[in-house]
Amino acid sequence: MKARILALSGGIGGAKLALGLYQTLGAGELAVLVNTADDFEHLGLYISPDVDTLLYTLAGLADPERGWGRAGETWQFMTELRRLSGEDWFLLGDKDLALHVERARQLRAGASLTAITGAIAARFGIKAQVLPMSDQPVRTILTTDAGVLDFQRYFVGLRAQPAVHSIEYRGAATAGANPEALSLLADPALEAVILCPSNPWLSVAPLLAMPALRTALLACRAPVVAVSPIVGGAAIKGPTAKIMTELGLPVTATAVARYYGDLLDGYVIDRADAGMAPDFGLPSLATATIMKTDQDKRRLAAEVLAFARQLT
Ligand code: FO1
Repeated sequence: MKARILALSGGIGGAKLALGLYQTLGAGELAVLVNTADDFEHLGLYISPDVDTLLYTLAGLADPERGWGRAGETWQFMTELRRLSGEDWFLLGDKDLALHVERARQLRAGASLTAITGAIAARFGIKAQVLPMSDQPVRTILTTDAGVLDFQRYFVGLRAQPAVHSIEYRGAATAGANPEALSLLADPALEAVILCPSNPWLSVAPLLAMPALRTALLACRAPVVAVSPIVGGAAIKGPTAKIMTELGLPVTATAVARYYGDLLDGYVIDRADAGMAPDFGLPSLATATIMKTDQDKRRLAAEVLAFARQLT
């Protein structure tokens, strides 16, 4: 079955809504196109944090507190790595490690990230498509107070503390966007595209920086609806608000809508920001957007779907 809903997502924040959509829609109806610009090679392995967050979340295997990695994880590998004075700034749990080792083996054997991810999703029993945004490398590189940094060095190594001056999505201009996502966007049966409440500048921008994907989003007949990651002048999680300030932007749902610009056909904001609705210049829905429980995720997903369908 071809998916009817395409969600664009980064890691933890986006995965929450993706899970709500997954649990609300029928088997095979959801495809999630995931940021891979946070990917990196580490300890000889290929780490794809946002893809893995989606896989673990949809499979019900994610750690509920951290949002990344596996529930019930053990850390013997890290303990032994530290004993050897190995690089220990990026945590790889024992269960998680198996995925990285197996993926690195398959990549070396010539398989694509898309094929590997699809096979893992099937092994995990996931009845949705989890699509890496590209099979070619795109990397988020930040120019900061602490110099030019790879994403994970900035985000995990330095806990997103250096001030960000500019962000580059290296490779995006020439990377081929996931063909399955492009085919869905061209399909008249597609009902909606949902931009999940991920960090627009760190997690969604790398996807939009791929020209073929941006063009396909603009051309697609289905409504494109974003869910704001900003609630009442603050980010729900992570460094979104900090980065907006550093980039000279007001920390508002309106600034996010302006950033997405003409890509959007509709915008979902929190009730706390309902007063801003006239600023967007497009249809909007104000509702409770903070997702604490799985029920919150399903309720928001159902509201976003109903709103999008009404825009068709
Ligand atoms: N985030 C951290 O804050 N510290 C870590 O040590 C860490 C390890 C890690 C390992 C595998 C994985 O899939 C994700 C991991 N993350 C970790 C999360 C990840 O770096 C970020 O949340 C995303 O890249 C941002 O979307």
